Amino acid sequence: MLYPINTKTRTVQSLNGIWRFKQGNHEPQTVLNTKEVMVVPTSFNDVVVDKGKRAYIGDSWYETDCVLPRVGSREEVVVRFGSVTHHATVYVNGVVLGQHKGGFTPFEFVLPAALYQEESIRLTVCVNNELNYTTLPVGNYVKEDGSIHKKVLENFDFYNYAGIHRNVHLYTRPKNHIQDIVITSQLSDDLSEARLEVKVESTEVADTVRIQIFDEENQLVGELENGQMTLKQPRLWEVLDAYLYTARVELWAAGELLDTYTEPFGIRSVEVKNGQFFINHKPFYFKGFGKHEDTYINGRGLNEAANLMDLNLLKDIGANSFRTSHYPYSEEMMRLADRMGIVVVDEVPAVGLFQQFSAALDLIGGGEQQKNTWEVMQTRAAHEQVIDELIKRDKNHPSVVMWVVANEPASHEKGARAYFKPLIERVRDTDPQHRPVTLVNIMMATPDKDEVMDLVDVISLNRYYGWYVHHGDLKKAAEGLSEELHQWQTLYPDKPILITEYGADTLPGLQSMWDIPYTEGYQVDYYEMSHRVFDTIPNLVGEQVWNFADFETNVMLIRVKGNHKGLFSRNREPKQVVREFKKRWNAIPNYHYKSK
Ligand code: BDP
Repeated sequence: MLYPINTKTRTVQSLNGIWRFKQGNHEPQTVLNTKEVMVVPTSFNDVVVDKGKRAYIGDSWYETDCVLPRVGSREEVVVRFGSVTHHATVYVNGVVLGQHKGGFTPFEFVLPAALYQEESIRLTVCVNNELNYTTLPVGNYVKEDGSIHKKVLENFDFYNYAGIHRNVHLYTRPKNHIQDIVITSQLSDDLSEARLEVKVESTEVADTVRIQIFDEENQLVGELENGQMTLKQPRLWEVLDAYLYTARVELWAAGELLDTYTEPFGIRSVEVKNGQFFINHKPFYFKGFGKHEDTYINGRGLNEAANLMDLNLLKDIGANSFRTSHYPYSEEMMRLADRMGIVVVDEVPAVGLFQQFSAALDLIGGGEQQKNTWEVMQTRAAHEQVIDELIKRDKNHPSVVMWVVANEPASHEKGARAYFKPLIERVRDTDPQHRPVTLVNIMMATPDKDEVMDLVDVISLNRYYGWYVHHGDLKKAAEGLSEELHQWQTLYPDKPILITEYGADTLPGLQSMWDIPYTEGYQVDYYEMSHRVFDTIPNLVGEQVWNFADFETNVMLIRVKGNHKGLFSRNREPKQVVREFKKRWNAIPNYHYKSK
């Protein structure tokens, strides 16, 4: 899906700002009768202040009046949402315009032409934050006291923030327009040539589709013929040394420019072979983080200053990558990663596919009986949809080097293989760049029990030896970690292993004479132990810490006002361990760390 930009044929206007707001019942045919307001974009939870409203589950209504731009007879007006979490129904003047399921991908609707003469329209959005066994992420949905009080028990470990989370735009475009642009490139063995292919989808067939490539100085480097061209001596998109070309696409008919759009892209290759992960034909080592979109006040709402600060901190500590745990991040973040040369492992919001997950974390609260995850989950349709939408949105980003099909599903339970095989194939079939696919494996799905890892290209592991296993005993933790990693290495000698999570909750300022969990000293020792083991595994191609920063969770016995596994606190102040990471990661090159 194309990102909204201004071009000679398109005009974008922002609808961000202060909207009318109300939680509960409302008839959208009438004006939203409320004194309350809400910021767009943001999560509503932390700004409402009132405890009941913060935790509210159900419908939240947002409304604004917007003035329509002047539209020519051959143009149309589109309303576009970067994301609404988790379900949106959009109304114009009280009439349903469309719906979207899923809280982390963009969607848009064309406004009916009958409205274009009107001075302004009333735009209403009903935002619903219920999660259940048909949605992604997965939540346990309960109604308490009849229908009065709804509740979602997250099947995951982050706060269920909700609202209009990303930008809202109104834009005009020609009725006959460019719908999508798909860019792929094939690098020669010696990297001296790139074969470019650009496919343009449009609403109607135009006489001419003109595709020109420009460099970063805006100099024309070539024009495609039949959607193809060879670029000699291309400047590659390199890790931490990004280079972005732009493809300018023009649709022409009868000597007239119908539509034009410019799409940035990078030239780089990605490949998995011999147990290594290659970028631009060199074996790459991932240094970085699992993250969250999570900041004070904004919650999960778009916070571009925080995004930039996070990536600056990421570079400063010597890292080169992050995973969009546990959902697609904003389009703005993806564009920033492209520009800064930061490698992204891109994840769909498939988290919580584990029947007893919250019960496992909440020792006395988890009421439900153990069942078989793959018998009770009804997430297939949602899963297919998020795969399609994510790849459609992110396919051209050079920063994206791999797709994650799920985080910590019950891949050791019967039925996992039948569930995942078609989804993994779907990712492969859908991605025009054929990037590697992975699934992030949970601790319980050990090599002897797991049913799915042979289906993916990279063995991604979340491991907590020294935290959830052998808590406080780093000697035993080292033995356990080493033993398990060697098992994976032996089982899949041709697949790279990526540690996608490892970490220890740490409260800044807490110190001890001894090696005691939650202290800053323990976090330092925990990572020192983990790295010592990682360095002995030949196929281990990277380490992504859990987490970049502390983040908000729901109230749980094992959470002290959120999850504190961050290397940085929630307000981005470094913990003691950051100094150690700087030393290690600055000494590890992006390429050729593990010699084979
Ligand atoms: C894993 C999850 C992650 C949690 C983390 C933890 O993937 O979302 O926050 O462990 O427990 O289970 O800290």
